[in-house]
Amino acid sequence: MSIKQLTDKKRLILGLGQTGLSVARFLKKAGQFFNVMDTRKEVPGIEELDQFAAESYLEWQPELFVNYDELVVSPGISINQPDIQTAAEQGVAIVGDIELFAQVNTAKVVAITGSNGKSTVTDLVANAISATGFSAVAAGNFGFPALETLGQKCDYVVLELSSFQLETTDSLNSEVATILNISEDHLDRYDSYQDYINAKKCIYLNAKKRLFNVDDENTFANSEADKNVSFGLKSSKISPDYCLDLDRKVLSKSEQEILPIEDLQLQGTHNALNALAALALVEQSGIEINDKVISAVKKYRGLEHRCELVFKTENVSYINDSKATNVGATIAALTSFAPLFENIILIAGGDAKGVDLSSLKNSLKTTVNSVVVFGKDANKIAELSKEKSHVVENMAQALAKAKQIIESKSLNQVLVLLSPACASLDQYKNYQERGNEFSKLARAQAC
Ligand code: UMA
Ligand code: ADP
Repeated sequence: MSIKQLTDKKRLILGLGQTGLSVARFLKKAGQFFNVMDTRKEVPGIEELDQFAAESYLEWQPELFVNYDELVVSPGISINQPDIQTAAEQGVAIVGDIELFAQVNTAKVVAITGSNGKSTVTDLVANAISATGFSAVAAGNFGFPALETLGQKCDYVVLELSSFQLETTDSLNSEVATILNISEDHLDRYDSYQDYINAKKCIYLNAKKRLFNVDDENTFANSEADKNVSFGLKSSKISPDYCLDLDRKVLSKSEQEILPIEDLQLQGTHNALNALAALALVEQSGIEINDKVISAVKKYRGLEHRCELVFKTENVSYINDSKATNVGATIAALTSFAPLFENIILIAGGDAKGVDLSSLKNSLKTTVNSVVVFGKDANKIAELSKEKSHVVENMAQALAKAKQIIESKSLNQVLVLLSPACASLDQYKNYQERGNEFSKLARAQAC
């Protein structure tokens, strides 16, 4: 892929995780000067960096920030921290990896954010575009840094973007951008919920088309109406362009059926909305919704750790939804599964990231038999439903407790659902490690 020339600057990369390392590789290749700093004792990317730019690494020294033209800040570091703000006040530019990508990228971009469903929609859009013969790659918060796509041949880069990435990005040009939905998340990094919403809205800057969710006014793009396109439920107050009709059980556009819901492998209303958003994004990026696109959407089975069936016996199903790291995702899982099982035992807990969990209360009341919680904010969840809750120390105890509940209450048609409503980082390396532990223990218990 051809790339545009990057402006010469003296840059300091803050953070040497996946993002920082991708920025270092990119700047090295572009022949640009850079240094790297990281606050961690064990710096994740240091061995790789040593292979191509060992001399660039410096101890964390905030007093040196002002010596650079630009700080390239990793998403895991808050740009609001005083040292970064002081540098900004003294004229140092603050950017992230997506901004650098935007400055040199020549491929078409589909940009996706939201509190939930980003990865699923990103992957599905990349799959559907690829099915038409164009090359497409899923990148960004998805786990493959955007700058790594520059070495690949691709017509489309489908970018999953977090609020952290968006707040350091000004010049991303996209064919179409969407905010899928917004619910409370990451409030340990924002002064207010509105600040989190504002960060998400940066995705609409320079987008040729903006796809918003009619059921969620926080996703609305309020200006330049001719650029706006909508998706959502047929029953909404505003009639959406792309529509999920739960009465006729179809996805449609302008009353024209695209496909029946029952043809989707993805389960649940939230996933039907994800499929609809993906179809809209494909079309708005300039590709017609033809048989190849529809077939790719129908075949799509979803990603690991999102409402994933791990094991099933005659009486008990185990579902791993470890990626449910906020309340919105857990409510979506409970709403989807409640009609399908007589009894749900929910395993939840971890780090709630400063969010008020009380919106989970009603779902616990109406959909679950029992809740088993562990981790940093376990008690906050237990408080929401004292009579149904059991506080334990870890995943092994949680599954043992679930088994004991099933046996002692002689429950039938049971779902043991890991859908934590919290991040995993208080006890695990990441949500994958948490989900893998659940799956391993569930299989062992069920056999
Ligand atoms: N950290 C330090 N000191 C540093 C740098 C980082 O303590 O100097 C900590 C951060 O606080 C964080 C962790 O290290 O807890 C990782 O931060 P990072 O910026 O090095 O992260 P990367 O490895 O570059 O991964 C990031 C995204 N991570 C975050 O935004 C926290 C990954 O999204 C993303 O896949 C990757 O870039 C590639 O683009 C993960 C994520 O959890 C999946 N994202 C959040 C989410 O989806 O909710 C936003
Ligand atoms: P993200 O990348 O935004 O975290 P994922 O596709 O990885 O989104 O899904 C994360 C969690 O959110 C999973 O638990 C999944 O079941 C749930 N989820 C997916 N789509 C939606 C949606 N549209 N609304 C609510 N929850 C959703």
